[in-house]
Amino acid sequence: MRAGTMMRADEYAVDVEHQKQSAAEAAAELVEDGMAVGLGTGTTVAYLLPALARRQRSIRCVATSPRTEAAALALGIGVEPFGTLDRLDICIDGADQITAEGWLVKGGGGAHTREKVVAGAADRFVVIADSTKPVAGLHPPVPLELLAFGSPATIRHLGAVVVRAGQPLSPDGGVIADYTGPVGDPAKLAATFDATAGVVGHGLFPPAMVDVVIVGHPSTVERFEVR
Ligand code: A5P
Repeated sequence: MRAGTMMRADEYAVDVEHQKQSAAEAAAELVEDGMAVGLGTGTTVAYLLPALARRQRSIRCVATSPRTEAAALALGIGVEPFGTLDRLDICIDGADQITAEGWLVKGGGGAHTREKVVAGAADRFVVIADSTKPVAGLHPPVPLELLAFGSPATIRHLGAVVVRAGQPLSPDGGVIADYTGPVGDPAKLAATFDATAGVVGHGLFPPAMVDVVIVGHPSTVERFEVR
C-alpha cells in the first residue's frame, strides 16, 4: 500500500490474515526432520498447519487443543497424545498480546493451560503473530482456567473475574474465565494467580518461556529473540 492511502476495513482484514500467514510460514521453516513439535491453537496456527504439511518433514507432534489435533490430522500431520513424549524440540503458537520484553497474554481461545504445558516442555518456544499483537503494556482481559469445584469461591477470592460467556469447559473440565482487573506488574499478577487455590492456569506467559517472536507486517516479517 502506498504511504498516505487509507485501507478499507475488508482490505485491512485481508492484510491481517496475510500477516498471520507470513509469520506462520516463517515459523514452519524452523521445523526439521526428526523433531518433536508442539502445535499451538488459534487462527495464526491455522496457517502453520498447512505450511508444516507442505514441508513433509518426518516429525512427531502433540496438539494444545482438540481443534488443532483435528485440523492437523485432516492435513495428514500425525498427532500423539501428550503421554508418549516428555520433551519437545519446538512449540509454535500464537498470542493475544506481546510486549517488547517478551511477556505474553494467551488464551483468547481458552486453550492457555494446555498451551503453557506444551510450551514449557519445548526446548524452543516460537510465538507467531500479526502486527496487531505487539503492545506497549499488557492489559486485561487475562484468560484463566478455574477448577470447576468451588469456582464461585475462587472468583470471589480473585475479585474482578468473569466466566466467559458461551465458552465450553476446557478438555480437562476447567471453567474458562477472564480476569478483568488491572495487570500492573505481570510477574506479581502471575504470582497471585499461581498462589490461588482453584486457579488451574492463566494466560500470562513470562519472557523466560519465550525464545523467538515472529511478527508478520504488511510487507515484511519481523523476528526478535527473547531469551
Ligand atoms: C488460544 O487459547 C490462544 O492462546 C491463542 O494462541 C491466542 O489467542 C492467539 O490466537 P490467534 O492466533 O487466533 O490470534
